[in-house]
Amino acid sequence: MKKEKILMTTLAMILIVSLFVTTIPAMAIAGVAPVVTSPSANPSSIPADGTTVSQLNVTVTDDTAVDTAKVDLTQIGGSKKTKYLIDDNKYSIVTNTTVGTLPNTYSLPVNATDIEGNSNAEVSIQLEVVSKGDINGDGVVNLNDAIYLAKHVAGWEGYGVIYGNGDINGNSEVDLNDAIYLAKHIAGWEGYEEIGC
Ligand SMILES: [Ca+2]
Ligand SMILES: [Ca+2]
Ligand SMILES: [Ca+2]
Repeated sequence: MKKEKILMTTLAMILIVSLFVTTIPAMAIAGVAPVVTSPSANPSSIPADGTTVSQLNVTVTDDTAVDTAKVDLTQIGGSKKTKYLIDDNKYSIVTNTTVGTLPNTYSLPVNATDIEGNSNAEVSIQLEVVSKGDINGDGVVNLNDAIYLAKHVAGWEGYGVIYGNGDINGNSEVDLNDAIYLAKHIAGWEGYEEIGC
């Protein structure tokens, strides 16, 4: 009698285990989230001027089919936008940054879903935002930036790093003329309205 009980219990356990063994692979297949690779931004750095754009790219594949691929642009003043399929598994969207976005390297989260409702939100696209003329990187453009740039050009200690592009007059060189140009721009001189990024 006791032996019979043990046998029955063993059989029951084998049955349960075998049920799991056949069920688990089916569950695993249904639960495979999209694979997100190759996040990139081209160009990888743009000024916060509201007009310059960068193309954000990502590759999304899935064992069944990709449903949506979205990138969250709220950090740079945008919305949670759906990306467009451009080539096989490549998704892409073009974005600018709103004026006033603080200089920073932003990690823009990507959320990809498949037709079964699985999602992958582990990948983000890196985009560096620089402010036109914000040489010291404090988020505002004022005379301190012109002074900072002058000290940078003169090789002062502690001024080795500049934020954004120091080529204010856009002649492909960073020198004292750029600091002077920036000072004139800030002071509102005529002919100095436009500055490089
Ligand atoms: Ca899937
Ligand atoms: Ca500044
Ligand atoms: Ca220059």
